[in-house]
Amino acid sequence: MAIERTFSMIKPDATKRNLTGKIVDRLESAGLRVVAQKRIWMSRREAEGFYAVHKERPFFDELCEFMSSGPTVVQVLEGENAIAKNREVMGATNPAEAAEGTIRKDFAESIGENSVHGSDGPDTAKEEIAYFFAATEVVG
Ligand code: DAT
Ligand code: MG
Repeated sequence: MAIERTFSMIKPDATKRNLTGKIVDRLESAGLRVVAQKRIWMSRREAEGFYAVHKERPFFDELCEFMSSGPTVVQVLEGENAIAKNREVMGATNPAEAAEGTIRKDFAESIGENSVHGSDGPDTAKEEIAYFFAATEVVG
């Protein structure tokens, strides 16, 4: 299995409820290592750029409004199979469908306000890391 890097974000619903540490603990306990991390507050334009792939979806406006409504924690995670492992620890997009013990099952408020983001493949991981971090900010 290959050592991979993936992009992860703790969303405004979770930072608001002071869940940053609890979520990072879930990720670290699953064997993922935080190799870059910062707390930011995205502008509406930054949120639109980040989620550009969803711009034709009916929930796009609501999503960008939410993602720019408060602070987020953006991070790069490293580990064996990091992309799939992060998605597994996160759980399904809709918390009502997320497996027991996943972050979204335990913390998410709704399908829109679902506490965490994780890249869905190697290409998006690379793009999303570069959207927020300079190469010198990722320290393995
Ligand atoms: P994921 O975040 O699991 O990769 P996605 O890429 O399909 O899910 O969608 C991105 C985000 O958009 C998701 O985390 C929350 C929001 N979203 C998705 N489907 C939605 C829906 N039906 N209603 C409201 N928001 C939705
Ligand atoms: Mg996605």
